[in-house]
Amino acid sequence: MKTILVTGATGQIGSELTPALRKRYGNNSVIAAGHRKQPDAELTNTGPYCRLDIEDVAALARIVEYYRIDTIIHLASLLSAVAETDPQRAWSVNINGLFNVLETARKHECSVFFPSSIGAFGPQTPAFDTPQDTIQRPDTLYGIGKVSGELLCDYYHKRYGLDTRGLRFPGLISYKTPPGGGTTDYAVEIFYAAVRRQHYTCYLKPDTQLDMMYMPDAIDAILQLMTADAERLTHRNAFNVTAMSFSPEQLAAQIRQHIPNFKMSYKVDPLRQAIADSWPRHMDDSAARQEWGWQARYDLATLVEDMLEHIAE
Ligand code: AKB
Repeated sequence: MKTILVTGATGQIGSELTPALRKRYGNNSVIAAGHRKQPDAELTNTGPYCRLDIEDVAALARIVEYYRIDTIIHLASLLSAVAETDPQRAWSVNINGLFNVLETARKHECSVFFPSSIGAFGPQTPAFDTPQDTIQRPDTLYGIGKVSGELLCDYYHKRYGLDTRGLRFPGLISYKTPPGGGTTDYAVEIFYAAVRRQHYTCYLKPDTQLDMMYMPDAIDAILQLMTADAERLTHRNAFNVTAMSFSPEQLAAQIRQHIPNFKMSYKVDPLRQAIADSWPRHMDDSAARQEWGWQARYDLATLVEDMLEHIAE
């Protein structure tokens, strides 16, 4: 990776990955792109920022040519719950957007990172110790997009020799930029509510267990995978990665270790509950461990401590 384009740079992952990449590869070697006219000053003050609609392939190609990009970290996408409310737009952004990236990468010989998700699995997938290679029959548009994306990336690798790599992310928890429109967003909202009001109303049932990860681990995972020796990779798109697995009631109990008066109530949102119920409870990420040395640093206790400390600030 020498000159990197990050699409979706203003989003939850992009707003933390871009500074991490700039620190490692140099400010002017990392081009941030997003749909916002006025992104956070941190993005625009530390390096180049381009406004980009990922559905506009000509604009994407212009940026890749102008900056002589060799790696595209493609993060622009709609999350699961918002995708279900507008499936047509979700298809266009998530699938046509990825197709634009792969075609541009093919023409300009770029490597590509694509974030898949636990959403790439469905109700028939084994829910516990979900294997790396298993049944993928998601019943959400978001999930269909993720499976299609994994297959497309593998196809471009096999057919055109493109270096495509991806991760199946669990719910990501961070304090810098909110996720916006996901099924796992409760695991971020709860921290703000706990600090501000000592009360949170959760839209998932108390025992809905899902895989989760703290953002510093997600950033490390992307950097590690993208710099891993290609010879060692049997899988490419996309690796299961997880750091912990918990339910809303378990997260609330851990927050109570720091804020004893914290109260949780529940008002289930049928859309997001149905999505969560179709996802695995805990993935097996041994392929990522074996092929490129994946290991998470944060567990539930250290995640909660760090989140509360930063949000209190
Ligand atoms: C979402 O909830 O949509 C995402 C995901 C797990 O892919 N956080």
